[in-house]
Amino acid sequence: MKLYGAAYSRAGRCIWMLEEIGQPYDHVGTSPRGETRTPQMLKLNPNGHVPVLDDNGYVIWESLAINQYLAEKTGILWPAGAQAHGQIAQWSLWAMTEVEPHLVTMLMHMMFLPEAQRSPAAIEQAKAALGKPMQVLDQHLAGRAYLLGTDFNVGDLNVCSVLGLAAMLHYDFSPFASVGGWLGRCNGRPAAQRFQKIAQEAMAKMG
Ligand SMILES: N[C@@H](CCC(=O)N[C@@H](CS)C(=O)NCC(=O)O)C(=O)O
Repeated sequence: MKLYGAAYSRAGRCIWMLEEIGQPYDHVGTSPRGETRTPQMLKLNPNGHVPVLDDNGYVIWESLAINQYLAEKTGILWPAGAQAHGQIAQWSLWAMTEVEPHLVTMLMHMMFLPEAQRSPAAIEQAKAALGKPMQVLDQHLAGRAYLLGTDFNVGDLNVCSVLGLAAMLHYDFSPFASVGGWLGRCNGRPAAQRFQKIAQEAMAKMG
């Protein structure tokens, strides 16, 4: 099992999952800044992105799909039943389509765009837009420990890892108390803590 992608990139989501599984894996810290479009990497993922997982010749990309594959393959964080699987896909796709685009806008205008192109208005707009899906999540989590009820599963891991970007951008979760409590439970898991340490070390090496 080999995972490509620097731990501070979206590959971190899969490192968290691999740490939950607890079996040995190879990690290649392919940098998203210029190493994802080599002929060898494009052969693995023609999109030129990381993460990519190579499971003994079976290659899969898209961070949250990789996690779902790993959960189904190992049975870890993978509850039984079509309805549970439907809910896991629902929340994972929701995180990717309803949440992540606003976070990417914030990231671009707060950190990545050249100073002259950054727009405080775009940041405020994205923050306001993010409040809507956060309200949906907050209402859903009221009275529930995790997305599907009492147990943490790969759906929680996927959604929480997408929201990791919000924490990095110091997004204020205080109006969403149920989300805040759930984030604490998910991020407090030993595997999540190990992943965060790996990501911090990778970030420090990057400088
Ligand atoms: N939806 C994809 C997005 C992958 C993605 O955009 N990865 C970035 C790193 S976070 C990347 O590889 N960027 C390098 C590039 O596009 O050249 C996923 O979640 O796996």
